[in-house]
Amino acid sequence: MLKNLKEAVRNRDRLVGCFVSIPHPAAVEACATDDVDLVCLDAEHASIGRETMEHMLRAAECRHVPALVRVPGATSGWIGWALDAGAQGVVVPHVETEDDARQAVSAAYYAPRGQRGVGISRGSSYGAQLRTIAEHAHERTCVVVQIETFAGVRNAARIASVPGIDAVFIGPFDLAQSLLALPESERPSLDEAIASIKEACDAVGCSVGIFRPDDSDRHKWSGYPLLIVGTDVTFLQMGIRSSRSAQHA
Ligand code: 3PY
Ligand code: MG
Repeated sequence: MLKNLKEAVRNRDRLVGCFVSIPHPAAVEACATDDVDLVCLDAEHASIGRETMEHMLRAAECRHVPALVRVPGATSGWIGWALDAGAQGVVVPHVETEDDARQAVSAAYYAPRGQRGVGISRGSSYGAQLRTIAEHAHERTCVVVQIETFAGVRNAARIASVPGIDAVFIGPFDLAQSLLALPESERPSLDEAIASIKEACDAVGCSVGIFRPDDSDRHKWSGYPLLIVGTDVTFLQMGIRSSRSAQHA
């Protein structure tokens, strides 16, 4: 297991993980193999509730694979829940401004860096190590913000410069959708928008990652240290498709 995911993210170590969206610990156990550096539980788009998330985090620990939780938004509720349940960090979607990034940081870190609530939870060993954990949490809590709108692209350097942000993660699906709202004459291509986020992150020394639905173009993303490739459900579908086409060959 990576000793400290946050450190690896900040060092821009090459990390490859996958999303888990089936709300069951077995899905985590199946995905958390030696082939991944991390798993990311998707509480934004999948039906992962709070209690199930905690069991899924236990499963990741049993497999010695660090787990992030993609929360539904930058509100303190979900960010605190995920960290209290034992996640090593959060991925916060739809961050468009410096203020959004600051809100995520504030929810993720204890004072004086933020305003995370202190309480007895799984993440604090049920209170047995509350003081020590609260004191050192900022050394381990990994805060990743997603840029996936055109507003986010424009503010990328400011977002990536917010203290406490460990990496920017690009969401190409949402970004492609957001670009459609621009008049055609002013619309950058998806590749241009992605490249401009990366450039902004590189310029301020912030790590950067991207989601890829599958592995087919991995060479294209070699400059992106944090890759999340695929989701448990898409792997199932790919497996079914390839077994069906083998049967019909
Ligand atoms: C996106 O592509 O919008 C994502 O959030 C990827 O997970
Ligand atoms: Mg998205």
